[in-house]
Amino acid sequence: MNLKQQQYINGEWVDAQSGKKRSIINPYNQEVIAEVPEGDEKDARAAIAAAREAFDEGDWSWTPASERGELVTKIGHLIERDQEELAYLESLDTGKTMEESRGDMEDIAGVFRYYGELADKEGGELIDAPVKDSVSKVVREPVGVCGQITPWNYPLLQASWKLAPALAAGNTLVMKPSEITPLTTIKVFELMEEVGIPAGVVNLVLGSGATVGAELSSHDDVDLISFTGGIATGKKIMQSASGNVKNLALELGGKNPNIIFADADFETAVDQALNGVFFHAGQICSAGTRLIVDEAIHDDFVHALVERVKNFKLGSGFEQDTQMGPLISAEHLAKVEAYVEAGVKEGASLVVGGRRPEDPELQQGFFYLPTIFTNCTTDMTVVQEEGFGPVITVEKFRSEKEAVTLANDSIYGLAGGVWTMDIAKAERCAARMRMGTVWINDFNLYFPHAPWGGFKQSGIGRELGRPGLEEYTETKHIFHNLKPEPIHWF
Ligand code: TXE
Repeated sequence: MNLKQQQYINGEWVDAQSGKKRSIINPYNQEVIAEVPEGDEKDARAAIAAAREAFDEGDWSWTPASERGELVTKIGHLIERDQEELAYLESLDTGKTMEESRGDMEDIAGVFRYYGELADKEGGELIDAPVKDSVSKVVREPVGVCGQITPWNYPLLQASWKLAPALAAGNTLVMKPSEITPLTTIKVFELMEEVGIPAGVVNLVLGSGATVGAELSSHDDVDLISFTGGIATGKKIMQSASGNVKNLALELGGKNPNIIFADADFETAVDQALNGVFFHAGQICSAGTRLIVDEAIHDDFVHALVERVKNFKLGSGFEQDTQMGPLISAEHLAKVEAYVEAGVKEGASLVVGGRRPEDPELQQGFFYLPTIFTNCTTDMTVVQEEGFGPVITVEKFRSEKEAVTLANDSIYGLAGGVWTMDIAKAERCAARMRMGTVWINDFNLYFPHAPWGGFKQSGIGRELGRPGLEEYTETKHIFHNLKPEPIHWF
């Protein structure tokens, strides 16, 4: 593999200080595909020190935003140049199909291009101050040293949402990818070195959440922590970030409702309901795993879903006809199995799937069959908790009000969908759904220009769009008195 299997700290490629290594496993067949350093708190502290020095003493944050933007755009171009290699690494590491990984790489290049172009467009503003002979201006400055922790489901996509805006805004950073999927992130650090990002500005530490992740979120020299991952980890990070009152950006997933009215375009709604869930075997924070279907079409809709699901082709991400790859790890597979068992115990009706496939060719991989539960109610674990696997729950509704009430009955608020041909009804529902993104007659679409993030316990802050850049800035007001005089108050 043509990849530096090392960490990147202060402009150098290094092993873990402890000398420890971690084997990276292909989830399709459990083969070892790479040996990478297993960094720990010491490596994290070295990287934080490098980022701190680069921010406090270096030129990066003073470099004109247009120059920083050009470098960020160039990273996007190199991602396009190396798209095939990056897609290969991503599929090898996550099991997702090459087609999905190629799509991811196009999106990722687009994220870097978007923030490259936005870098010098947010120059601040002049305020018409209510004070004679004065100048009052508001400027945006980088936050400082950013800790960035990413998950395993979209390793490089999630990294790009954090790297591109942080760099465009003039921050320095330490990134920790998921310990099980670091390959494409390592590759992008090679590309950032190639475009000439100065030493110390971007640092990569590989290792577990309990060591490297915890150090990043608790260290006093880190000014901002941006995390995408599970809700339990997010809560821990929030606590450890309180030590020095860090800026906080959290994306913690969802259990996303998809409301299907009887007047929806039936075929399209069925098709997109499947896309909305089974892409990447359901391991998507915005997967529409909670179907809320009009009683009038419920049985037909479920029947149509089941007929399609039965024919899904599971297999290697490198086979042309594979539609769904494996889950990420043995541990995650066990979690999905337990999740489905809980659904059965709670009384949900299992209509398809609910087990591992029997195909002998799939026995080495962490495969799980696409699964559908009907007769679900809001009190069930499978309706309330994020399963992060290929599992749909179906609930019935009788009125518009009931559909929205069900959709909002959740601790999460990341995303949701509504399918209907009635424009006014669609807009009414979208307005009442308590989520960061609502799709009308679509599901799971996103692009760099629009913000992404959750209401309620789905997180804090927004990535992508202008808000995604603002996360990485502090707002400063500079007031200049052009005619200072004594006030004589005291
Ligand atoms: O994620 P973790 P896990 C959800 C999904 C999944 C569940 C658990 O429901 O089943 O989370 O997945 C790092 N301090 N999502 O356990 O642990 C870790 O090393 C600092 C939703 O794999 O949250 C990795 O880099 N960091 C999600 C990152 O956190 C810590 C995507 C995510 O891992 C840490 C993935 C700690 N104490 C899972 N502990 C989404 N929102 O898209 C772990 N980490």
